[in-house]
Amino acid sequence: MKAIWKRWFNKDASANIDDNSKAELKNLDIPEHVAIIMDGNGRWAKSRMLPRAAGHSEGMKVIRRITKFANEVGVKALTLYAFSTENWKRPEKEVNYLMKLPVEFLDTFLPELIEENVRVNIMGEIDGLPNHTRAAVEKAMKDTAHNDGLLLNLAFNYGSRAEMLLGVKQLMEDVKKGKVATDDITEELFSSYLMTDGIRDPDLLIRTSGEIRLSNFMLWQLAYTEFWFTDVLWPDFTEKDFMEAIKVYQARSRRYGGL
Ligand code: V0D
Repeated sequence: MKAIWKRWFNKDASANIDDNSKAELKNLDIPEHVAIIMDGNGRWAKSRMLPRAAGHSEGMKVIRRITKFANEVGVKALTLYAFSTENWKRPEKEVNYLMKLPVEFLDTFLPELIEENVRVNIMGEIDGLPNHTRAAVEKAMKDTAHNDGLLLNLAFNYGSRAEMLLGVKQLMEDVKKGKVATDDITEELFSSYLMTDGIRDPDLLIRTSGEIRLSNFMLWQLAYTEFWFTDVLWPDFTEKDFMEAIKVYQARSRRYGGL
């Protein structure tokens, strides 16, 4: 069997990773916060001669499954990077289409996320978004605000440098108002002006699809994070791949944990 078909074929089997290996994982050092750059949807679709939309819709199902799995093994926060300010430079038709994805995702999966006690947060500049898109993401945050299971932190219209500049401007306003003195500006205080205020820094970063770069993602927050890269395209990413990443993380933290 060709590798890609084999992976496709095995997909459902890996959905039912047995409870033993889940339990085994749980007893070990589970990263509290995992961040993922979900890359490769377009390439996945192209290689199958499918429209890009097929890659996106498959990618959403993977978000759904990985969220469920992360919640089950005890991850506390899952940050997913699906869009950045750079993506605005794409053709208008593509941008309009991308704006519909959060709405489609939440229409399809929000009831299940609520069922599973997941809290949804959107990290990014949602002010400039089309009204229906903004309404959908605001509703998701409001409807899950009281859930205390996994925090699903979705980066949307997010860029790390823009986030830091926004934070610096807000901080300067507070200095001007006399609320903050220059000497008070510590790493901890600066962190509280970022969009991740209240969320601990990621312990593990995963990027799919073989690219080895950060692409303006959480530059401040990833200072001490373990990185794990895979050639697997996001629509092909399974619970097994996620577990593999966690095991590598565990092996590394065992090796350096003595410090
Ligand atoms: C494409 C993941 C969910 C890979 C599959 C417009 C990238 C589908 C969201 C989403 C995208 C974002 C915010 C939110 C709820 C859902 C999403 C984008 C792309 C960027 F509140 N999937 N998804 N956003 N893709």
